[in-house]
Amino acid sequence: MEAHNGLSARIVEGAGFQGIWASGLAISAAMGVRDNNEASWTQVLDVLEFMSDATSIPILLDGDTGYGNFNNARRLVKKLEQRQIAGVCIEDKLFPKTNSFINGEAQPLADIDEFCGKIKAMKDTQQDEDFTVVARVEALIAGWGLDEALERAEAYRQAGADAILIHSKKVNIAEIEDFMKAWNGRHPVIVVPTKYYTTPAQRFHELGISTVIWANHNLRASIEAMQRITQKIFCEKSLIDVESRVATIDEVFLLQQADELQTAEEKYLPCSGKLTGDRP
Ligand code: SPV
Ligand code: MG
Repeated sequence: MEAHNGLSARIVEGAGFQGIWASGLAISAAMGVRDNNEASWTQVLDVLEFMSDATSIPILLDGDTGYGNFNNARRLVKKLEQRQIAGVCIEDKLFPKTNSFINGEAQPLADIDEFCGKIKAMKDTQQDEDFTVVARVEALIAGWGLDEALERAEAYRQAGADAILIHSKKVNIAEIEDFMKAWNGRHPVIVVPTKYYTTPAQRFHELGISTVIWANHNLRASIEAMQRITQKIFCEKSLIDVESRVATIDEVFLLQQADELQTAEEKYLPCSGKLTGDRP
């Protein structure tokens, strides 16, 4: 499930999800910039650090193209491991990338050998054997067809990717079904059903898909909620009809784990009475 900052990451964990998708679209949108690598990779790392500190479940970073060539990508792995990020997904496009749903056909794909070198460099760099590198195939998005998608997925599997993310912008699951049938269970597959959202989860199970990413729904939920409340307060210049429609302040404190600080203060701070009492 998507998260884009410490708060949303904590909400995802609280709901019971087993993993977090640190979405490039959502993180950049939350910063008020486009999904075109306008936020620098170290700015993304800073956000991830808050997400990692706030949670204990695995975080998979949407690492775009790896922010450069193999050298940038392997340095990314080193920095992610230092922040206890569980894995990273890289996509076979060119830096600076554009979101797959914006004019996908016009976007050039990476050279297969160059992308395989990037995957190998990342796998060679990881220190933790559980760190995961996911290779995202954009051939269907770019309109290059099923054969190209299969060739790329197989090359990335052989290069050492731990899973393949096959992306589609079709409103039905047909091309994902075709891919899964031809792929025939060779390696774990991840999907992102943002556009084919009407597909029941059971169908993903039947096709043998390992992981489903709900990629941007916390971002979109928050946009809708913020626009509604901001507009209401602007129009009414009053909070009378607003209070019951927003989270309570106590809920904010709960998500910040304010109670932990109170307990720690009792343990570590000298009580003020004792301080003054000790003085002659
Ligand atoms: C993201 O969440 O940033 C993704 C998925 O990469 S998508 O927006 O569908 O390309
Ligand atoms: Mg992305």
